[in-house]
Amino acid sequence: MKIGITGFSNSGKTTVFNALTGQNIETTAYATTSGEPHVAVVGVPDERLDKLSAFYKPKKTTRATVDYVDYLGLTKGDPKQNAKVFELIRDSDALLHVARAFEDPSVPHPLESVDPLRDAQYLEAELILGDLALVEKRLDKIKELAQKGKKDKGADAEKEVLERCMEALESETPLRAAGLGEDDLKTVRHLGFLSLKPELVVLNVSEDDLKSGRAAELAKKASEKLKGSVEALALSGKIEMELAQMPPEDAGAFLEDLGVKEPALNRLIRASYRLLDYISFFTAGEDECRAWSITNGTPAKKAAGKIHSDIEKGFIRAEIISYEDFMKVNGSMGEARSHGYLRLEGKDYPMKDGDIVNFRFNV
Ligand SMILES: Nc1nc2c(ncn2[C@@H]2O[C@H](COP(=O)(O)OP(=O)(O)O)[C@@H](O)[C@H]2O)c(=O)[nH]1
Ligand SMILES: [Mg+2]
Repeated sequence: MKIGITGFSNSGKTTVFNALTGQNIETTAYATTSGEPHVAVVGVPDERLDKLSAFYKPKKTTRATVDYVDYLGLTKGDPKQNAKVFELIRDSDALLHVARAFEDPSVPHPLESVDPLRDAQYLEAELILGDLALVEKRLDKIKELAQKGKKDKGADAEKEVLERCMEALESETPLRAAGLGEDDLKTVRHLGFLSLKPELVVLNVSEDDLKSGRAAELAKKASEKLKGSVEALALSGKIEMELAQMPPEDAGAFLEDLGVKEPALNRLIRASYRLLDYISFFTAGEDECRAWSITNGTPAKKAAGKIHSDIEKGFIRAEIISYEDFMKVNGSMGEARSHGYLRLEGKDYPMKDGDIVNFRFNV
């Protein structure tokens, strides 16, 4: 699963990517038009894992991760480049959409003025138009097959869902906000609709915006503008990139100065994780404390397979305590047992975020 960083060129995508990775890839005030995508695997900040590690003092601590890809941005009047941008979007499981809100006369904007809400909607409109074309093409195909007497088994059901999609798209509603049910989604999955992809809008604001409160206001407006179908958050890519490159002591002082507890980047990474519909379960001990990513609702036996296929195959039971209960008894398993906090769950148990697990299995 990977998140594609997208948006107009010069919106600050590479700057945000650098902040995420602590790297220092060149950011340019002229539009990047070539080159390979930048790919990074980023650890998810999780205070719970930090606390577990402080308790067990393991040899190794392993975070959950999110994969990001930074590539070219949208331009005006370069269809070849824009096609590449949409290739990345099609290839991504979710989108991190950077919209520029900072003013800086030395950094040109492809639309020649800074207007983050316009930009947020611009990309959305492109996704919607692309999907509309897909729906029309597919409906034509279904009609054609029916006329030739070669109607597919599921054609009527698919047609009905597509017509609902069309109605939504024509009223400029992205498909992720069209109220499609689980079965509807299965029916149209083969079409790979772009406006269905989960999206997080990042408003790249100036330092002044952070202080004045304009940042938070913009984030709220952006989310409303996209019909509440996306989460939006505001940060300064420039500040986050600087923070990521500072030694930890300096970063701490800098954050204190800004009056915040942690870099906005941490919020961004956690929001990305939710965007992919991931939750974490933990394994914890003196060798390793580790967060494992699973999709929300994954049954225990399948979750065991994340660690090793043998554990899934030989699954007997999952011994589980929630992170909260673990903390209530300060990690004492004896006390956890006497409170009934330690549970034995079967293979179909839907794993919960923050479960600390010990899988019992046969080999
Ligand atoms: N003033 C200011 N400049 C920024 C900020 N973020 C990015 N830039 C500048 O904008 C230009 C484009 O940034 P870049 O990350 O390469 O944009 P990309 O084309 O979307 O990847 C560079 O000159 C950056 O230094 C910001 O938050 N404030
Ligand atoms: Mg770039």
